[in-house]
Amino acid sequence: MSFAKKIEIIGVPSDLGANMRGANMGPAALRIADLKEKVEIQGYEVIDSGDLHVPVRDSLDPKIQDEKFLQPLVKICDELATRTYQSVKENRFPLVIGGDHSIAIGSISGVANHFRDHDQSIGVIWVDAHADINTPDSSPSGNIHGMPLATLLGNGHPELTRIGGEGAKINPKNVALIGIRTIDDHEKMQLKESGIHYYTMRDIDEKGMFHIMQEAIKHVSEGTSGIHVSFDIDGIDPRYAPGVSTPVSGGITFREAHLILEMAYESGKMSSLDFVELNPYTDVGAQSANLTVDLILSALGKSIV
Ligand SMILES: [Mn+2]
Repeated sequence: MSFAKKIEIIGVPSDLGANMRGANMGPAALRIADLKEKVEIQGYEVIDSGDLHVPVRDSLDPKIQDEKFLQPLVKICDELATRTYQSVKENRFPLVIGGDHSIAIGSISGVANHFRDHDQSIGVIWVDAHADINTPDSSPSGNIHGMPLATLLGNGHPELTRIGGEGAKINPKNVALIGIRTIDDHEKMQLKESGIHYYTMRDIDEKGMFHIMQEAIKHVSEGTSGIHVSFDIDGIDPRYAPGVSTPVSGGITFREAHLILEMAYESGKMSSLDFVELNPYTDVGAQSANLTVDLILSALGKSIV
């Protein structure tokens, strides 16, 4: 399996893409939950590359706040793209821990850029309660963590779409969005027109997660050389993962979440991974942080037997 690789943990302690604060503490909570040690027990060599520099929200000029932190987010995503690019190039497996979901613009752009150097592309499995496909024009809030998927498809702030090279980083036919259950009105149209494969909670109820993941892996694998999984913790039902910034009930169960990652691992094509939107400030004890670490282990091949 492609998994003789070294795992490189890259922390991105940013909540600048969100209105609700606290996702900036995500990387610290995952480290305290023994992320590195537990991945090592799985038999991997693990390098913790520490956290990217993220400015303190309150230290920033009010004008920057009014612009929804676009400029600092451009810097963060640019740096993260360089880091994930380098990581994959050096035959490591980047495990990016957030941070709100805006950071996926950086992580995926970097990985896609590496594959493009070899005339290859990646597919993306995006787990989320939301579609994250708003654009600056459609978004009611303007918060950038509602826009990363649109940005990666080439529709976003130009300063963000040019990260890791101009234009779209992923082909919509190689994107599977799983777990969605709350979509803004304008966003519904964008979702339908986008050409991505999406699976709502209703679809999961009807078909079951096993069937949906089989289908999703098929779509994201077609013509691609790697799969990036971008896992938003708010995709999971808040009963299991209360520690998020934007909880929405009726979500993915504990077992369904593990199944997604077990099957992503078994595809043998996973190149890179983000876990985002863990918010220790709203967590109940360390419940969601511990669950996130366990999910990461499933993504890295831990099985029941
Ligand atoms: Mn998201």
